[in-house]
Amino acid sequence: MTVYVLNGPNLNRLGTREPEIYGTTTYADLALLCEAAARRLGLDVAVRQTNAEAEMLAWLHAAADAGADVVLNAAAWTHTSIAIGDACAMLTGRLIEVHISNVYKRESFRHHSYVSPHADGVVIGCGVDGYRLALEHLAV
Ligand code: CA2
Repeated sequence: MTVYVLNGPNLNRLGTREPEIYGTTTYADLALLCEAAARRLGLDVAVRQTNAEAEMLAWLHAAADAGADVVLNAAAWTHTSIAIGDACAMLTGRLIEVHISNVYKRESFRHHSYVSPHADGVVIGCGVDGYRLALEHLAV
């Protein structure tokens, strides 16, 4: 079964600015990193990024219908979107929430997550390595 690694708004800009917060890895590198980790772990992954909330909702609905596990970095929608939270509640497989930065060291508006109440696990502040950690967890 495919594990969906879903990334929200602006993450396609990774590695282009704010390296002190997000590091220097580009989104293309991040996708390769996830695919390499998945290959090593014997997982099939679909790594995707969108700046369109409707597209993210459609991917979450498809994951729910398939019973698939999801690694989700919903980026800013994490803190703002009841719709993303509701779609996470529909998931039937496991959900691991990932954030590259430690959101709790940052502005208070980043301290609330609409995703976390529906997540089986949360990886925060481990940089892009958090995606590998999430996939390792799902592989056992
Ligand atoms: O730390 C994370 O992974 C975040 O989900 C990233 C989001 C932010 O809104 C969350 O609070 C925490 C932002 C993604 C934007 O990524 C950028 C990439 C390059 C340059 C600037 C932003």
